Amino acid sequence: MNEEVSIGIDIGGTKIAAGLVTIEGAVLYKQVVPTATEGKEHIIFQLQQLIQSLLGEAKKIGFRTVKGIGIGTAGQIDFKNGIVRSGTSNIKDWNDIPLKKEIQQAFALPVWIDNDVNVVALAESYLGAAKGYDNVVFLTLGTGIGGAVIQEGKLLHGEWGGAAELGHMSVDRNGPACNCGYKGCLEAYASGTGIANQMKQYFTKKPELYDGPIENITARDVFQWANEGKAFAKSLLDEAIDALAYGTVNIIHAFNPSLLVFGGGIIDQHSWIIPDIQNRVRNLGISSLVQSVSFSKAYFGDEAGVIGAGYQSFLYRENVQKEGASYEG
Ligand code: BMX
Ligand code: ZN
Repeated sequence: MNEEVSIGIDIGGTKIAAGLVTIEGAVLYKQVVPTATEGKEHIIFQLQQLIQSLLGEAKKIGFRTVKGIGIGTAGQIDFKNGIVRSGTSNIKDWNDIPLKKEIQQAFALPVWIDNDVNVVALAESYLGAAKGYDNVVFLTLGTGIGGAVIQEGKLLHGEWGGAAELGHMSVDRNGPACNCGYKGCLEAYASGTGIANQMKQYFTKKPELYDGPIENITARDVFQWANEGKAFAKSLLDEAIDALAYGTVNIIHAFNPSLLVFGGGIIDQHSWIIPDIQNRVRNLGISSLVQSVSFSKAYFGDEAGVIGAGYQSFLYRENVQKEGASYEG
């Protein structure tokens, strides 16, 4: 066997997944570790270990060429220069890291780095739910809420790569404080951390309703309680989905997409959220815009990040050869 393979790494607020990805989008081998909570040096060390181990695995299963290393990470990523410029507190200390340079120097392979949901958009556009669509918006509901925009067939990066932080679109300027420093962000209402925080605050105000340790409450608990018919959890999720509906209308007004793709851990487990948002959106906003949008679940589920990250090596290979300068390895 002498096919090409790429290393794809997806760095999220809770876990880092790394795999060997083919040009068809198959993940041949994957490793997952919890994202280090001690700071950037620890995460970089985790990345080096994962890459080392994947290179060994690629050799073992007979792949002659490892084309490159593609990274998709939560945070505001300088796509042109391969730098993590900043991140919310979902990942401790995740700022000012010349990640591309560090990894390239360590492994002498081409390295690509982009926001985690931007690379989900690549996977889904080239190989998955958004294939054939030119104007698409992606939202992932996980530890945080991430966004990506494909506009007229191109991934929207903005000036340096920080565009489409759609989780930090405010739907209420008097709303709950967000990890990013802003107020009323979608992420503060409807991400895993947002849902858990809302629930914690509720019980802190009404301690008679909960006798367990409030600090240990997770979004999973809230979904479970709602499932059991507990009114406080049902109304909290109703708020979250309403916030998502308003946010979605804002997105539709801004980008006029023909397709919205929802992914991330929360959607994987509770895909009923998608038609629920869709039904609410139908009755909101500018009708010509909202009526013409389709809603879909991400095709690749929780592997979309690894596949999209790895896919960068195949997608940008031409540019590396043409421009030369973007690969200094
Ligand atoms: C946060 C933000 C985004 C990211 C999104 C989804 C940071 C560290 N993260 O809004 O850049 O795309 O979360 O990330 O700034 P995840 O952790 O849920 O995968
Ligand atoms: Zn925010």
